[in-house]
This record gives sequence, C-alpha cells and structure tokens, in this order.
Amino acid sequence: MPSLVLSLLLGAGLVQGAAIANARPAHDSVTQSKAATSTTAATFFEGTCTAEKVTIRKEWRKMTRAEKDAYLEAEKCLFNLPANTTLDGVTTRFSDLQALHRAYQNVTQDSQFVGDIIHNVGQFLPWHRFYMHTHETLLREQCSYTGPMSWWDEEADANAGKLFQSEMWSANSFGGNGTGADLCLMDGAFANTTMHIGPGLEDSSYCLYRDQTAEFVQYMGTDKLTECKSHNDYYGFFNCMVDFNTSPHVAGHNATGGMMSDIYASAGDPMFFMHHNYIDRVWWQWQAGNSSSRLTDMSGNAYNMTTLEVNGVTLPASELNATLDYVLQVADVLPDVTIQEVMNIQGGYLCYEYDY
Ligand SMILES: *[C@@H]1O[C@H](CO)[C@@H](O)[C@H](O)[C@H]1NC(C)=O
Ligand SMILES: *[C@@H]1O[C@H](CO)[C@@H](O)[C@H](O)[C@H]1NC(C)=O
Ligand SMILES: *[C@@H]1O[C@H](CO)[C@@H](O)[C@H](O)[C@H]1NC(C)=O
Ligand SMILES: *[C@@H]1O[C@H](CO)[C@@H](O)[C@H](O)[C@H]1NC(C)=O
Ligand SMILES: *[C@@H]1O[C@H](CO)[C@@H](O)[C@H](O)[C@H]1NC(C)=O
Ligand SMILES: *[C@@H]1O[C@H](CO)[C@@H](O)[C@H](O)[C@H]1NC(C)=O
Ligand SMILES: *[C@@H]1O[C@H](CO)[C@@H](O)[C@H](O)[C@H]1NC(C)=O
Ligand SMILES: *[C@@H]1O[C@H](CO)[C@@H](O)[C@H](O)[C@H]1NC(C)=O
Ligand SMILES: [Cu+2]
Repeated sequence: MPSLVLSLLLGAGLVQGAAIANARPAHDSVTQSKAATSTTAATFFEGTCTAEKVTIRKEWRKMTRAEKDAYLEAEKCLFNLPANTTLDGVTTRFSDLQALHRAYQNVTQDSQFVGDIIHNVGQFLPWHRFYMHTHETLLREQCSYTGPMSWWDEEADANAGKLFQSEMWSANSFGGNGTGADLCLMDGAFANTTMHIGPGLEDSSYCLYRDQTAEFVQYMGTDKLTECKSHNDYYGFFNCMVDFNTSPHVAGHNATGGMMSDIYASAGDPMFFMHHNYIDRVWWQWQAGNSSSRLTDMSGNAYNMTTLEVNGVTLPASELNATLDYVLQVADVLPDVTIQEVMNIQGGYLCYEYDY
C-alpha cells in the first residue's frame, strides 16, 4: 500500500494533526472464537476485550429514565466545552466532532482534490464505527459519562409504521420535527440550539433544524434490511446499506431531515450518533452472520465516492482501495487506527456488544 498523505486544507492552514498518515502494516488477522451466527448474541473476544470488560450498547427504549437523562446531559456537556481542534467553524467540543466529519469530505490528497474520503467509499462503515467510538470516548473522558452507549431501532419503528410517533422524538428525548419558517428544533434536550458549522461547506449561525420526511420510511424496514444482508460480500452489502438513495443509511438521514440531510453538517444533530450506532449494529449483525469471511472482508475505492455500479455501469477502481491496513483518522481527536483494528467490535481496540 502506498504511503498516504492527506492534506485537509481548511481556510488558511493545514489542519494540525490531520495532516499526515503513514500506512501501517496489517495486524494479524482475526481468529474466530465462535461459529457463524445470525444474531448479535455471539461474541468474538480478542486480545484485551473479554466478557468482563465488554460494554453493552442499549437501544434507546431499553435505557432507564436515569440512563437517558445521563446520556443527554453528557451530550449537552460536549456542547458546553471549548473546542480543541483548529478545524473551520469550531466553537465547542461537540463541534470538533461535527467539523471533523465535514473536513474528511473536502480532502486534498497528494495535491489532488479527492473530495469525500468517508462516504460512499470502502472505508465508510469502518470510519463511522471509529467515529462512533470517538464520540463515546469524548463523552466518557471529557464529560465523565459512565452509562451505556445507545442506538435507535429504526427497523422496528419503520415496521410499526410509526417512525415519527416513536419515543425517540419526544420532549424528554431528542425532540421532534422542526417548527416555524426555519424548521428549528424547539423541543427536547437540544431545543433552541444555535449551530455554527454549515450549511454545507459554509459557516453561519443558524438553528439546529429538522424536517421529518415520510417518503424515506419505506427503505428503513425489514424488507430492505433483508435485501442488504443477503449479500455475502462487503461491497454488495455496503452499497445496499449506505450508498444508494434507497439505502437504510440515507433513508435514516433524510427521514429525520433538516440538518441530518445536509451531509456536511449532519453530525451536528445528536440523532446522528443514534442513527450511526444503528447502522454500525446492522453491519455487525451482518459480520457475525458469516464471521469466517466477513470479519475480514473489506473492499471498495478509498476516495472519490465511487460505487461499484451506477445505472448498470461499473466505474473504474481508484488507484487506492480500502484494505485492512488503510489508516482511518479523526483529526487527532484520537490516534489513527487501521481498518483492521475496527473490523471486530470485540477485537481489543474496541470492546462492545449490542443488547439485541
Ligand atoms: C474545502 O476545501 C477547499 C479546497 O482545499 C478549501 O479552500 C476550503 O477552505 C475547504 N472548506 C472547508 C469548510 O473545509
Ligand atoms: C486539547 O488538545 C491538546 C493537544 O492534543 C491536549 O494537550 C489538551 O489536553 C486538550 N485539552 C482538552 C481540554 O481536551
Ligand atoms: C476526484 O473527484 C474530483 C471531483 O469530481 C475530481 O476533481 C478529481 O480529479 C478526482 N480525483 C481523482 C484522483 O480521480
Ligand atoms: C425554545 O424557544 C421557543 C421560542 O423562543 C420557546 O417558546 C421555547 O420555550 C424554547 N424551548 C426550550 C426548551 O427552551
Ligand atoms: C415536519 O414539518 C414540516 C414543516 O412543517 C412538514 O412539512 C413535514 O410534513 C413534517 N413532517 C412530518 C413527518 O410530519
Ligand atoms: C436527502 O436530502 C438532501 C438535502 O435535502 C438532498 O440533497 C438529497 O438529495 C436527499 N436524498 C434523496 C435520496 O432524496
Ligand atoms: C459464508 O461465506 C463463505 C465464504 O465466502 C461462503 O462460501 C458461504 O456461502 C457463506 N455463507 C452464507 C450463509 O452466506
Ligand atoms: C483495487 O480494487 C480493484 C477491484 O478489486 C482492482 O481491480 C484494483 O487492481 C485494485 N487496485 C489496487 C491499486 O490494488
Ligand atoms: Cu458520515
């Protein structure tokens, strides 16, 4: 693998820390500890991750009231801490996360603009898994959060035909639809929050907003997920799950709408993390469903948002593919990792499981 130099040119200068990554040698490949299974119950403990250490990510509705309140308070704590990156537009520790998600969509690599290196590329799912871990680490280390991480069971809400009536959007959870001309979020834990990153690549002061859109719910239920999980190869699975406009990933963003459907600014809505933990869980379910191959299955272009097939046309592969030794970065909020290190959520670097 060629050495990779990423220059995130942001405004005046080079981003401190996000500037250089050298490819690392691949780690020893993962050895499976359990036979293939199709549930989240199987465990794949490796290295320092053991049954004693593993943490459980709980679906929002399985959290106790006290756990929900502690989670929302910790998130608000990140909104109230000072920024600690030099990325464009940052004002708070939470905005560091939002800004770095945007920065990797505007990348110049080896003097060539390659655009987005975290969406619609092979490393999409591993990068977002690492990003979810980065968010969790900030909650725990900066805001003393000790409770479970959480996720949103979109499949269940979509199947029930009441996605927008679910408790997720209640006034003592994440708040509901936007209101008024600007679709501002006016209820819930993050009501009346002013954002500073976005829209798009611009920066301005505007409200955290939502525009819930029913037409996307059709891509969020069991039928669609079964279709995606029927692929035995990572590329087929990932294209179905995240890449296309009819994918459960895009649908969750655009059903929530507003800031969540602005790909650059989307991580500014705290629902982003509930959504992406859910997407991470679906990937994990799929991996555990045929662990002998899928815990090491990685492929796809590493830049320029190419899909395997668009309208029946196969696009040329980029010079650089996403492989297990590809280096993932979060602008030095955490040290870089390789894709290999995040393939197994119980592989040692990561150590968690989903409650169901
Ligand atoms: C996006 O990239 C361009 C070109 O490198 C740069 O001029 C601009 O400042 C970047 N914008 C943001 C918000 O990162
Ligand atoms: C900010 O980042 C610097 C450099 O990485 C680190 O030394 C410092 O502890 C950080 N401060 C906070 C409040 O996280
Ligand atoms: C990637 O896509 C951008 C925008 O479409 C284009 O300008 C650039 O030449 C492409 N880079 C490579 C290396 O293909
Ligand atoms: C948000 O702002 C609106 C309009 O100013 C106000 O009516 C509402 O009480 C505020 N909500 C919260 C939770 O602060
Ligand atoms: C959310 O609010 C917008 C603006 O009022 C409205 O157009 C949209 O239909 C609402 N979404 C739902 C699911 O009710
Ligand atoms: C999702 O929403 C964004 C912003 O409104 C829009 O640009 C994009 O086309 C939407 N995706 C689909 C599949 O409609
Ligand atoms: C599991 O993966 C192996 C290797 O690719 C393949 O031969 C087998 O058919 C797969 N099993 C299922 C259930 O997809
Ligand atoms: C990237 O992957 C494609 C498709 O598997 C392959 O044809 C191509 O040779 C790979 N490129 C490199 C540089 O390994
Ligand atoms: Cu993203």
